[in-house]
Amino acid sequence: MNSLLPRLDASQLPRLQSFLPEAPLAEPAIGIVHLGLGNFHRAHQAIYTEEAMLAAGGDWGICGVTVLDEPAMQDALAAQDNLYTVLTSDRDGLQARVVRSIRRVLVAPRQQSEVIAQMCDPRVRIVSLTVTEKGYCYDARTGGLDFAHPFIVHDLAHPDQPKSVPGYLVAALRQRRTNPFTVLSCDNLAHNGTILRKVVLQFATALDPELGEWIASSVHFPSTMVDRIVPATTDDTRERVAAMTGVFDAWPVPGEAFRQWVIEDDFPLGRPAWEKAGAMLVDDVIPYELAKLRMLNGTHSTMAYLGVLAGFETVDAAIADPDMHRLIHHMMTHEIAPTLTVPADFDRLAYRDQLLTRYANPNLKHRTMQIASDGSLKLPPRLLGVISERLAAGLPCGGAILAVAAWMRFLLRRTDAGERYEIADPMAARLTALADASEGDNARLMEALLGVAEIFPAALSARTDLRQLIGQNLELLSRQGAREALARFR
Ligand code: CS2
Repeated sequence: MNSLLPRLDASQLPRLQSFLPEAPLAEPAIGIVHLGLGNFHRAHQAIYTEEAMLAAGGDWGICGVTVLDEPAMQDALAAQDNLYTVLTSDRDGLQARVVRSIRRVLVAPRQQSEVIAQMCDPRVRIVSLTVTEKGYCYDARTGGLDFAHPFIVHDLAHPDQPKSVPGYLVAALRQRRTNPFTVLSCDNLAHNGTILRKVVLQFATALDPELGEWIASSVHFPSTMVDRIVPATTDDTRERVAAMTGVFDAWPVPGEAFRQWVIEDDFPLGRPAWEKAGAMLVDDVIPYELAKLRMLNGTHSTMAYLGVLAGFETVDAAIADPDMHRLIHHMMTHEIAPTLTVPADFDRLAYRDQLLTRYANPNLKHRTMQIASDGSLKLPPRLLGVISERLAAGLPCGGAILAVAAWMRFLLRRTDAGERYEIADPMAARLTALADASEGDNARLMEALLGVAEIFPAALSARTDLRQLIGQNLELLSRQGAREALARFR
């Protein structure tokens, strides 16, 4: 079917009017460089920015940068004049929309000097990021930059040929001493702006203390909370988009209809009128960040580890299981929500109910294995904070602890039905070696993993109540399997 259809590009726009919002977009100059051009950015900030430009104008075209050495996105978008389709869904059905805010695409490892030059263009007022937790080169043990990270070691020796994200930001900022851009982290980290500021300052100071001081006093790093469930693209996404629009898009983005963006309003050089696209501009995003990380991402990771073991391949399949639903509902209501301090108009239980509905979306097919990636970096902000706070207050949090035990078992790389799989995690080699060395002994498995100081703070891993519960859960998971552990959860 697809080979008979025309390829999406600018010449097709006249026939795609029903998939475009309102009037044609003027050709905006590039005002934003975005590091981490993946599906999430394309279905989230790129749409908010397009709507802001449609509502209020401004030169806020986006230059999307692929940070990894993966040119496939650039190739696909180059053949489409950087146009692409976002296919959103909720229980009522599907909607397609062509997005036009991305104006240029670069692949950092191949076009390093172009990336830095683009960041130094004085018309660029914001550099935003979705580089995932691992892009920050953050070391949880020190609460700052991981100076032993191979990219950081490299970049401190060759600051003009960076490989790391802090390295790129500093390479551009040191050339741009007047009117520096605002740096906007859009990753799922608590205090994402503060963490990014810290790693950038430490990197810059190690190069040149005076540069570090200048960045500290001149560059702004607002925090944000971003939310939209955006799975990976599949052939099914391509086929549905083609059937709806009549043109072939090689890399459309699937996502849910829901979207949310809460932004700390701290942009000295200005910003797109994102509020016109529904974003909330606030003085303090931390309460929103924590609520989203713990309620959404914490339960996502819970469904991911238990789901992989139990054989639930997607989130909608996992949440359709009554025992899983009961666990997730219980965690949000009794374990997570009580740890949150939220603004008066934020109804935590309504938020919970909305999340349960979003998880049940049958069109997304969001794979539990995808969410299960990078657990070493996801566990601390999503689940361990809740566990630490609850246990320290003498309060139960058995669901979150079951999730941690499931992650430990997940590292053994075999589902309860005996199927083998590999894991994706920057610490995969070390974690799987520790898991394998336990040779089926749950106590050894737990000891070895609780000893990984990059993940578990010493004060937490030393707790006997935590050890006891993880131990019991590991026994249950290994003897009876994840479905039985879910059924028995009280
Ligand atoms: C997910 C997130 O893959 C994951 O780890 O938990 O990508 C999640 O879908 C988004 O944060 C939703 O906004």
